[in-house]
Amino acid sequence: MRIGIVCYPTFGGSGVVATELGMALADKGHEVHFVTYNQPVRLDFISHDLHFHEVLMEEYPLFQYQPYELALSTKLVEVVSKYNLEILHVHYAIPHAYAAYMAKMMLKEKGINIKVVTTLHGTDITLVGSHPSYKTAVEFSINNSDVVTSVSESLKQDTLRLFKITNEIKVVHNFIDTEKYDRESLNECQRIAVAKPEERILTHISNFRPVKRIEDVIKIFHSVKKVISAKLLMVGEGPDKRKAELLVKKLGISDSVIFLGNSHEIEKILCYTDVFLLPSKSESFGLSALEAMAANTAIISTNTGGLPEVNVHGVTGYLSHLGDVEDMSKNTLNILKDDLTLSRFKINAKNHTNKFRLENILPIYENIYSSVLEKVL
Ligand code: GMT
Repeated sequence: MRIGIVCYPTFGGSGVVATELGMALADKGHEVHFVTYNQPVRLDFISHDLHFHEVLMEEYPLFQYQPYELALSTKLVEVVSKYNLEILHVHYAIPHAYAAYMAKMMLKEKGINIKVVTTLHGTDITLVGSHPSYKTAVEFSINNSDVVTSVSESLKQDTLRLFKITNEIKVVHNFIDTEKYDRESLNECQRIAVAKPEERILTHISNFRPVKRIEDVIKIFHSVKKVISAKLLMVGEGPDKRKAELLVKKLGISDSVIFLGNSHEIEKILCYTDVFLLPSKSESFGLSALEAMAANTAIISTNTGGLPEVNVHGVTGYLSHLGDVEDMSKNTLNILKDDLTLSRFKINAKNHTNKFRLENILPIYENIYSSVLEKVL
């Protein structure tokens, strides 16, 4: 099939899912075209046969805000017409589903019938999408997509609660290329570079936005550090980083906390991680937790949103109420109390990722595309 993928090209989970999906589809012989304002960070042209089309913006002094939807829908009309695309799969409703709908209408005038698949990722519904400034347009574009998917059951329920939805929403969980994590752990796991042999390694990876509650990450680590010898790796960049750095200083744990910035090689960081911390205020799925689990890491998270669909309480890690730092610290120590317990959690976490294997989820998307095109695979 000939598929256009629209996403944010940044380090966020929706962009990662879209990019990994596009690369996997290309590996299976589909023609895949990415349309976005920058080359997606995880896009690997060297080993995949893919196309990338940059959405260019025209600066004009009158514009306080650049009309990105206009440029995107214009680019989509151009790319769909030129490459005879059959499907536009847009990730993150704002503004992608709206721009795709506009492109669909413009293409209809040219006699081209493009099908639009919209995947809802989380904050496009729970934080931003339901804001009064966007709600009407988001609701309209969800209801006017040919197919709508959400990355968890929890996000589906949030969407039905927050909007008047007339369209069906299919739940397609996020996926993971488990082999990528196996390979990396076997070949290049250099634990000694970050911690002493007796130290446990805790890691947090995110965009450091308020929703991630990274001060809770620091507080959990601080409590754990009082009992056992450990290091904390903070991976990512974002608005709350400064606050976290100040808290680390105030608590006197600067020697044990390493801020690594954004990384293209999270497999190499996760391969030596013992416990992954994700105390988010809301998380539609928690792709970073799934990636950590694929790298044999136990998870300490809140029980918000779709996290219970990924992290199984008492099996792959523990779930706690939002802000309950004491409970999360206690659970972390319970996992780390002895090697046998830690290894049991790690094995369980890895085993649970089988449910989300790329080879199981990819055919679900292919079936969605073929049924909307009424094609037999
Ligand atoms: O978590 C973020 O702030 C980034 C955001 C995104 O759109 O890139 O992540 C959302 O989509 C991911 C991929 O489907 C999910 O794993 C994250 O849970 C979700 N984030 C939130 O719901 C806060």
